[in-house]
Amino acid sequence: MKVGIVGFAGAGKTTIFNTLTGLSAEVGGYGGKDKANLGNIKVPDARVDTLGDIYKTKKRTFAEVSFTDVAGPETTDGRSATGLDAKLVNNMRDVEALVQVVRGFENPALSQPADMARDIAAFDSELIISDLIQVENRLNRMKKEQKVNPRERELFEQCKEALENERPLRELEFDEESHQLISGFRFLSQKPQMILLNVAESDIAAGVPEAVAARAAERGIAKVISMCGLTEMEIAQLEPEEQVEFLKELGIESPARDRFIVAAYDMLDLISFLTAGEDECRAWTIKRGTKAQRAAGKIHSDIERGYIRGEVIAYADFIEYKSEAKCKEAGKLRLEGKEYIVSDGDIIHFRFNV
Ligand SMILES: Nc1nc2c(ncn2[C@@H]2O[C@H](COP(=O)(O)OP(=O)(O)O)[C@@H](O)[C@H]2O)c(=O)[nH]1
Ligand SMILES: [Mg+2]
Repeated sequence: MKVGIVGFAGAGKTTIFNTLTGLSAEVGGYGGKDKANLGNIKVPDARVDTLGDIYKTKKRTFAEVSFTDVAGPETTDGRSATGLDAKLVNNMRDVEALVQVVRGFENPALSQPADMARDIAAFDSELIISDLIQVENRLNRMKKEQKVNPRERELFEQCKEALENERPLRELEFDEESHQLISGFRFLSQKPQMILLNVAESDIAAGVPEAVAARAAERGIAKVISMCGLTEMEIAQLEPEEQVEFLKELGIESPARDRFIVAAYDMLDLISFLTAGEDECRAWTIKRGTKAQRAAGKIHSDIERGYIRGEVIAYADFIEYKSEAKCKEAGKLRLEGKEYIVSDGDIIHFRFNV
């Protein structure tokens, strides 16, 4: 999964990036528009460790989330004064989901006081304008083309109307054909988006203010989480044992990274299936509702192509019986075809033939 950390300059994007990745990229650098920070994290999954213990496997592989910390536009005055720079837009188009870091603390380097609802709306306007320019360009080109797919023209007119009315494309519903027609454009306001409020140290325990949640919901953004980037970054850079102690002291339940991952999986409707054996125990991330054959393709395209069946054991059953053979005896090993919809925690052994 590829996630873009976006938002206005000085909102704390690089600080949050460091918090999530445990890296130490330079913070407070406002000018570095062409430099994006890149980092990966492993998604903690206790099931992989438990399976590894049962199978006595050393090689344990976790799902990964990769982050791009994209430098942001510098206006936070609620108007679109500068627009998004082309390089920045390209970096944003590349990711599967956007996480907008919103400033909730007073930053002495910026003239504007913090106003989270204002910044959420202003950033959305930036995304909308960038998409509108692309839509208009496409419509202009259509005018010059001999043969135009009427469906496509209608679709782009519909997008244009929405964007002109300040509505992000994530609010529109597209059928499969429409989706195909526009997916190549990688519109920014269509990407799944989450909001991460970067709040002042004094507001750590305050949670998400209602007005901010309402403004986000208005914009079709369902997921809003809050954390204090500065504090969490310092904690993330400590040794693991010290981290636990600090979090407890501050009354924070789990590290920012873990809270972030739960929210991101939820936003993108992701689940994990597992593969287990003596050589490797591993978690694989898929979208909820994915069929077995497609899920197999995550591991290798040959397994998808030559799919015969999946031998599936639910994680809870495996933990109860502790071995494949015992599960089989108890009738807990199922044979599933291509169309089977994979569940979270399914332990699957794929049979294939190419
Ligand atoms: N007080 C406070 N300052 C923060 C917080 N997060 C970031 N900062 C400071 O805000 C400035 C900008 O942060 P940075 O991560 O570089 O923002 P970016 O421009 O969005 O990447 C730096 O001086 C940070 O130390 C926070 O949660 N609280
Ligand atoms: Mg930065």
